[in-house]
Amino acid sequence: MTKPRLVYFDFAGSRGEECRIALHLAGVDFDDVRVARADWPAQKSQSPFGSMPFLELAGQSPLGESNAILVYIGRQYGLHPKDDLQAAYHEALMSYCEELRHHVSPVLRITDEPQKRNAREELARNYLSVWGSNVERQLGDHPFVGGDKVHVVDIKLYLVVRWLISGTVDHLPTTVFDHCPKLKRLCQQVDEHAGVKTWLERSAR
Ligand SMILES: N[C@@H](CCC(=O)N[C@@H](CS)C(=O)NCC(=O)O)C(=O)O
Repeated sequence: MTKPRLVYFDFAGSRGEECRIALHLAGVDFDDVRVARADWPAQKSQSPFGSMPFLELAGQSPLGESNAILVYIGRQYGLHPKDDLQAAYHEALMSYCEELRHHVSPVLRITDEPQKRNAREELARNYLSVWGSNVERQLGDHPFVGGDKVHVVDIKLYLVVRWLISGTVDHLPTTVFDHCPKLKRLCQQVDEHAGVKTWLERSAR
């Protein structure tokens, strides 16, 4: 193995896609390894923490946990602040994105229709509304978290927000973050970023 290998489901979203976008923006020539859902149970025990994504680098143990992968790529390729305190602010937002995913996932697994509707509407009204407001307070007047330049934290925020306002999650209104204009602008800027665009065009192939 010479090229780095990023291993994730064959799905253009969530934790794997944010790592793929980061590698693409970094200009890394990597193997985009896509595991079929049916093949995952047999491979799970070979991953560092029983989950994906993970990043394989020649001669090294595989690296798990999306935030660790993003911070590693960010540090190596100038997509994460060099200043320790600024880096910690970015990492706090990245952890908060993971908190959101852990909060939202159990709600999305509810199958009983009335319960599902209630839980998702309640999620939008309370947790997601507060989550958005908390992130909004951390953002300044620049296009991205760290100013005019995109960092891995922006990619992570973009993937989370894009998913939740996509209209593909039943009973979650696409307006759920409309009270967060800075967050929405940031996501728009990431969406329009030339490097991100080339990746999205490629991954939609
Ligand atoms: N905290 C981990 C969570 C990883 C995670 O839960 N990944 C999901 C896909 S997004 C997964 O591997 N699910 C299959 C499984 O847990 O068996 C991270 O940030 O990478």
